[in-house]
Amino acid sequence: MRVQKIALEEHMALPENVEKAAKYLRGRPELRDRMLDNRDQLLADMDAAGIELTVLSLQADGIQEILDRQNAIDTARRANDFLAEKVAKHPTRFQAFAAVPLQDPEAASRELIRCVKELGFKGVLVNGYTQMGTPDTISYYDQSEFWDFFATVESLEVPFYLHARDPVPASARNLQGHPWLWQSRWAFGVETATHALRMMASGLFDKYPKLTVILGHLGEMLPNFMWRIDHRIRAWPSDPPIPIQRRMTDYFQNNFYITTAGNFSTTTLMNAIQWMGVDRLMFSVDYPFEKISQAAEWFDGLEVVGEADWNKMARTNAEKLLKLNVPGRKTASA
Ligand code: GRE
Ligand code: ZN
Repeated sequence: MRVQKIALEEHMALPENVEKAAKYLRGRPELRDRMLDNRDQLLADMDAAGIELTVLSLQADGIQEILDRQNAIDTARRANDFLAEKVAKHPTRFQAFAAVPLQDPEAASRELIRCVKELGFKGVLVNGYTQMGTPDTISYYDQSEFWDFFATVESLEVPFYLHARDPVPASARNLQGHPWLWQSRWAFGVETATHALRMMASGLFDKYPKLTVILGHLGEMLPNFMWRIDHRIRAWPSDPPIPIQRRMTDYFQNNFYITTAGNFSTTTLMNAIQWMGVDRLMFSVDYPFEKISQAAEWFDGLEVVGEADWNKMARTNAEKLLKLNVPGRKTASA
């Protein structure tokens, strides 16, 4: 029998951050309401699609685009309290990933500890690099100032979801003049894949071998390229060499999980399963940017995986990774 699904890359906005997220909503005003607070519609869509539980997170670019350190700290706290309220109303249907102010890594650690230990959050979701001071002053999470934060993530045994965002315009001349290349059509994937590679190549996962990172969109193209990356690193070492103990692929296969958010391609899914193993794939939608019904119709119609593997991707992999203990576990008749 097939189990009910869990979805992990599903976004909400605080009223105060929906205006900034408007850059992603041009021509799609209905998404604004869905991102704000239409939980009844979301619950109805989840019911119709066989999704029992949705893990909510703050919409991109969220805390990461707040240039002022104290404002980032305060907004993250408000966002997490807001998410906690949504969870408290329907704890069997909603859980949450924390937003964290990495403009101040120590404050981010404290906020994550509060979210996990006091609010019961299941992990942390970050929308790409952090900006601080000026829009072009950005930090990537391979940088050493974040490693104590990752020690906290590892010790709490929660996953770190590296969500997509656009590159800073100043460093993206190759996209200029071609608006279609930006955002989820292409730039998100390249930006996020590069960020994940930076983390893999930094030694972070040698220091924190139990740290787990989730990528959406069926792995941001990385399953297609890991072989060549390792092949060319060996054939053509860089100067200085990469300070890691294992192959890049080893970190990808042992420290990363991948969701189907926003990428409903059966061929790409099969490729990701071949790279990662079915235990590291998890269903997701990418609400409100994707239709829940479309994601579920695709996933429910998959004929290339057997029922045991389907159930892992639909639910049990996420249950284990997030240590979910949802009472009254239901099954679907599909
Ligand atoms: C996403 O969360 O994947 C997303 C955005 C903004 C625009 C499109 C999109 O955050 O898919
Ligand atoms: Zn998303």
